[in-house]
Amino acid sequence: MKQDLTMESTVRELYETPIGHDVLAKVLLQMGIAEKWLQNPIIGGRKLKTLAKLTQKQFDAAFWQALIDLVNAETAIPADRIAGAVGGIRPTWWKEAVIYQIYPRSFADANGDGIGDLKGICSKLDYLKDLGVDALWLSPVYDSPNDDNGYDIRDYRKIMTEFGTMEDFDELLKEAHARGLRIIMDLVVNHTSDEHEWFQKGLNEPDSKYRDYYFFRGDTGKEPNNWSAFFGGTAWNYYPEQKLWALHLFSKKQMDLNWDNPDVRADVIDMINWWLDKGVDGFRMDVINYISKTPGLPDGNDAIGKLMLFYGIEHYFYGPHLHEYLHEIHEKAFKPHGAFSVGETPGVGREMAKLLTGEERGELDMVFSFDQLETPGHIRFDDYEYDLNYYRDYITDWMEHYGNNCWMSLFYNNHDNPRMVSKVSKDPAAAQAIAKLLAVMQFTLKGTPFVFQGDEMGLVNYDFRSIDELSDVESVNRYAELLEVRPADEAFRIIKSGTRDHSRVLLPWNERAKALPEHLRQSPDPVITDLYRKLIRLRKAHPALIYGRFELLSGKKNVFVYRRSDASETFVIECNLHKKPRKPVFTENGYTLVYPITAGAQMQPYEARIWRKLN
Ligand code: TEU
Ligand code: CA
Repeated sequence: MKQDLTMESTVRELYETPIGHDVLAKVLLQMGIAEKWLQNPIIGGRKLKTLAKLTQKQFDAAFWQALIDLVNAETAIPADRIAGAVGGIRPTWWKEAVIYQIYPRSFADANGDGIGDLKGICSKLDYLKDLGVDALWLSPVYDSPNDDNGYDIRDYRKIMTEFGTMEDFDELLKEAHARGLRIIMDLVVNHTSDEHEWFQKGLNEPDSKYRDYYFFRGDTGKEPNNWSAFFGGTAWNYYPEQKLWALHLFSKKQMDLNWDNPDVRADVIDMINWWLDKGVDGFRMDVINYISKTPGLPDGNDAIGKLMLFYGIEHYFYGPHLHEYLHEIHEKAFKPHGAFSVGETPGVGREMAKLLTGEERGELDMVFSFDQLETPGHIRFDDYEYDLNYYRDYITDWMEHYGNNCWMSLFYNNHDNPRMVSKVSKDPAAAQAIAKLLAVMQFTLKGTPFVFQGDEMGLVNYDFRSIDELSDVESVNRYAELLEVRPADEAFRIIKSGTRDHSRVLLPWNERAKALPEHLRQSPDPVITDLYRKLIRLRKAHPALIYGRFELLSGKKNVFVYRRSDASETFVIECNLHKKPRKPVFTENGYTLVYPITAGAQMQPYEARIWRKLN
């Protein structure tokens, strides 16, 4: 379908396009405005030029042009919008699976040096099998100088020395497979370490083919454009000796690859096939939606930069060749191996996600979309209480509109985020109930649950005392930037709220974790671990919880009641999303209580109940 929006088009016409839908939703989210605003007929009927006039303080003409260009460039429409194009859900192993994310550095330390390792992971395979998970996603284990804990890869075909050897990896793969556990690797190919051979050659050898593997630019006296780096400052490094600039969207040691160069794509695809040939079962693909950049790397729009807090995003979060490059990887690597892919896609909304994961498109199997992680108007570094009413609305919207040809990922945590339990409430007395509630939702909503290590132990955030206790490059850099404008204690408070280190402390079961200062120690909660085991088994035993229909029964304030059903049975899940007790909404005629063991007259703070009946 050709989109030909202009400033004469209406807000509704814009909102009805896949990209327009997602961008408007994102803009409102950033501004802390409910998306419902757009469904108001008066707003919907306004012409874009009228809206532009009303919002001229925030958004200049260039913003509207950038948006219209982005919308008009996408000619595809999600298959579920075409009558009759999508049938029933196609069953696959990864729709039925529970996937467990391991952050190897802090998971299990076999040799006692305080750093998790591959042998450590091996030693926990029985535990993981018993937990009931089906696949392990390993955050990067490749050779790396660890500027960003392995997300800066120096050699894709070598194991990080601290984690062990390739023999250890082969052993892990064999032992995992022997237990029926699949292994999913982390694929970090938007960038490499500056210590990668390709970058070193590109930088130091003017005639080398590797000069075109990255975004090198000659000396023009200033940065080639105004883009920001996610870990602070400009996205450009200057190399005085070579008189060259080079682009990095993340840290100064994570250099962006030039995917428009077919040799880059061929080398990456070779590498993927090398791992798939070894027998790994799939990849989680790091910031994979960033790989295609607008040709010429033009400046980022000012309004978008201010809104998103980073400049240039519109030139790479959904770039001109993204679909083409993903399709190429799929055809040449994933498809021939029957391998699984989940893309990490920050900034991608519901409709863009459909175009990335629709089964007819041959790009990705699933994506991680992140707009669920903070309540509208908040960022990760704000100290606030996350409102689960927002999660209910967000996840319901996706489940109702994602279509049978796409499949969702369900997660609250990963190695880049503080724990969701702590976002919802800082009250330690509430933590266990919140952890239970999150688990019940995660295993009974529609999609593939991704458990992050420690979720199943009921872990919460750490009470870090000083910046010296943090090691994440993002936290360290941001803190230094904040010090220029804030007093030290305030700067630390901000960093402490959002630091990725909350999810990266050595897990409590390690000897060396027991030696940490008391405020960095936590005990695993066996009640939560036991509940994870039970819920994972429940989900497995009842296809209605996997492939069954989802219906919202009540979504009023602090209430989340939904039904999952297939031909043979029906589940109803009722959640109290709030810290106050309340009367249950669901009347359970004909249903039996599956969880918890007994149901009181009141729903307790954050209580969740699962009911079931045979059809
Ligand atoms: O994260 C990408 C990403 O956009 C984040 O969630 C990021 O941590 C956040 O925006 C920072 O403000 C991925 C990895 O998950 C993360 O660990 C890496 O640091 C990053 O890519 C670079 O490889
Ligand atoms: Ca170790």
